[in-house]
Amino acid sequence: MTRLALPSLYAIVDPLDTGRNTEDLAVALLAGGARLLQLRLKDASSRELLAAARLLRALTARAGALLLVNDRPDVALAAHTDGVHLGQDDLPVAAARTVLGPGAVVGVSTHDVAQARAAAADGADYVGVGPVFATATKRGALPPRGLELVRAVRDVIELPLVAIGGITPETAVDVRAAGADAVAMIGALVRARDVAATVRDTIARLGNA
Ligand code: 3NM
Repeated sequence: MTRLALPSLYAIVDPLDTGRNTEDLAVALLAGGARLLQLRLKDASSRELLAAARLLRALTARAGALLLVNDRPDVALAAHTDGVHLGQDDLPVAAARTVLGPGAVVGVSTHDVAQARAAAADGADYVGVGPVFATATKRGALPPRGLELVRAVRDVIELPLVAIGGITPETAVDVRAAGADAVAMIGALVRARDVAATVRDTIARLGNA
């Protein structure tokens, strides 16, 4: 299997409590240069999520960007996205592949070395690891594990690693230096005054890392 090539910025489209519109956020993220979006709408109905996924599919296709859906292989399939991102309580990788077919990208959230090893053994295309820093974004997030977690998982996992949790444009370079292939961000992007400029800044920093 070929190793998935991930852009250095993994931008998560989740308006949180900003009142911002999902489509507007996606447009701004893409305008800033993001080439991988994950759609994450924890409180949306299935129909709302599907409608948003279809909108973002059109936008990402035009931009040549990947689109993944958080938690929901069925929605990922129905909206013709590139794949899905699974949490520890979501469908296992094999079941997601049964839904999506062999060509889909399947990533898994992990929070320690054992979970990361298990995700790799299950056939994930990439492994998410976090929380690196403290985050108020995720309900019930575990205590932050620092760059040490990234280094520990990097030591045992060859798959692409996506680090998450409290990452900002300022800390992104350190996270990559610790071994992450990509940095995932929600709050630092969707709460930014100028979303596109923040994406541009982050990518510029990572490009120079
Ligand atoms: N997953 P922010 S931390 C969605 O540790 C998510 O698996 C995490 O948001 C994990 O960039 C997290 O605003 C929240 O901190 C990331």
